[in-house]
Amino acid sequence: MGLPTGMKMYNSQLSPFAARCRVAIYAKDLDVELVDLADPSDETFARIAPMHKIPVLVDGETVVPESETICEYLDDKGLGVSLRPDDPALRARMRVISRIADLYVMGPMGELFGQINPAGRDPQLVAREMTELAKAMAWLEYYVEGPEFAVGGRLTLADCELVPILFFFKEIGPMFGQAQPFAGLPRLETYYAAIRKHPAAARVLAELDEALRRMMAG
Ligand SMILES: N[C@@H](CCC(=O)N[C@@H](CS)C(=O)NCC(=O)O)C(=O)O
Repeated sequence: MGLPTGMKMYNSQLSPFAARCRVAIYAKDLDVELVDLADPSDETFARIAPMHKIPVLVDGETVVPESETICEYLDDKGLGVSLRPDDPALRARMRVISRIADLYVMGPMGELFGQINPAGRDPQLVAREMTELAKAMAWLEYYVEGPEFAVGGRLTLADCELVPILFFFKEIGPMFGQAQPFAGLPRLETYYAAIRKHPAAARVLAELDEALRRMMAG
């Protein structure tokens, strides 16, 4: 049983954005009710979430959308361990990693996710998005410090962001003919091998794995 918060989060086990928040919630050992929502166009949800996107955190009267904002909100509330470095330079680096991930990785990854089923796959789209993804992953390779954590030698919001991304990166590559997704990304590969052992990361990775297998099984 974690620290009581009275909060709930609209969740989807397979969403990388919700998974990012769950890494933070588990690392902070918070008791946040997770409400799984298969359909974000659901009427009740739409009333509090005009963007129709998961995750959304509800803390009494306060409703917070957007995974990065949710993670920052939990940290701003001072709940559990701090997930931001104190040093401004490290904090900037943490945010750069999150920005690269959100702005340049999630787009191509989402497009590729939509192409998992070989039936009706668009090879040109796949080639274009794989190129974009490779470019953004090389930027992460540059900014991630490693070996165990993304920045500053302890778990931060950058790790919360990277854990689901690296899970999907590793899974998606082979689906599109890239048997060794981490080729040319040695720092990310070493980092992922280490961070996946962190208890909060391990728990979310197991959840993602189960949700992905369930989706693939149809
Ligand atoms: N920038 C948002 C992205 C959230 C997002 O795209 N969530 C997806 C699930 S992975 C969703 O709810 N999609 C439904 C929709 O766009 O209608 C965040 O960081 O939370």
